[in-house]
Amino acid sequence: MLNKYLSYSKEVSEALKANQPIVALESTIISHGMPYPQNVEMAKHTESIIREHGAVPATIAIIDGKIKIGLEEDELEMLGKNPNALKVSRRDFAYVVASKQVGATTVATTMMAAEMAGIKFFVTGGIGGVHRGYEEDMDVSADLEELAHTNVNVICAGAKSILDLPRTLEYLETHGVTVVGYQTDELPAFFTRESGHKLNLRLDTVEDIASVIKTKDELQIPSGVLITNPIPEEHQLEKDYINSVIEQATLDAKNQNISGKDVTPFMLAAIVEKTGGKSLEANIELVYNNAKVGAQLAVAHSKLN
Ligand code: PSU
Ligand code: MN
Repeated sequence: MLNKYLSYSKEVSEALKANQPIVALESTIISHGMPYPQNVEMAKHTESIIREHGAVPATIAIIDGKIKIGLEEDELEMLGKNPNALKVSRRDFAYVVASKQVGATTVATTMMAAEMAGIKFFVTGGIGGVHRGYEEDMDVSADLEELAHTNVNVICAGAKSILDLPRTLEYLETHGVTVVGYQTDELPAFFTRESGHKLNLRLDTVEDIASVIKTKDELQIPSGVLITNPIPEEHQLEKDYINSVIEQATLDAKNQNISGKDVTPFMLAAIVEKTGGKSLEANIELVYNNAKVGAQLAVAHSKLN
């Protein structure tokens, strides 16, 4: 039944048959996370980094009633400039497939699709989390819940300080998600390497992370591991500067009554505008860095089996 909804690119279908390491990529970062044409360039180059490091990329989206596992270049391009592409979270998944609309998958739904396809690793920029002002609006990203019960391992650069980082960590702890700091003691804050929030677990090699993942699977613990990988030193933004930009963007969102699924895309676009594109450059560089580590991890994991 499931198979009739899944459609694989040639590259991914061959990789699955040959049991090669595969790394999933999300598409909301393309449609709602970055402007065109940088978004499409970023998506293509991320895929090539994954190939350079010995794995096969599988960008995921919903097109014409199918869950696409691996996109062709024209599909990437279409998604990158289609203003009608929907941001699809878990609650929207079945509807967007059934109505044959164009859907970009978030962290949550990319994890779902990757699991359906048997892919264990997924690279992105940043995950959603507990939003600031949680006490009032209870805005918690569905990404966190997905990490708790879907067995796909996610490589990211932490979470932006548009989120309430300590509460995000508490939430992940409550729901049993292993959060790894890759070569760091602290949760990275996306644009900056440090957040001031200490993590429970630091691992310095992809081999060590792969071994934890293998053991978790053998113990049949069905949740994702979140691997947090700091932005490279030379690309990070100055902490006080970016935090003040984020503060302003948060106020803008509040004043303009932005709510629900529009909050994160609104904030991302506002930050790009206020930084004159500096945040976009940093965002792209951290995705490339995650692609490298994600591919290395998928390769290391494949050698364990
Ligand atoms: N953070 C980013 N860039 C993004 C997103 C988050 O820096 O593109 C996207 C991801 O797809 C993530 C989603 O899964 O936003 C979270 O949205 P929400 O906060 O509405 O759950
Ligand atoms: Mn939300």
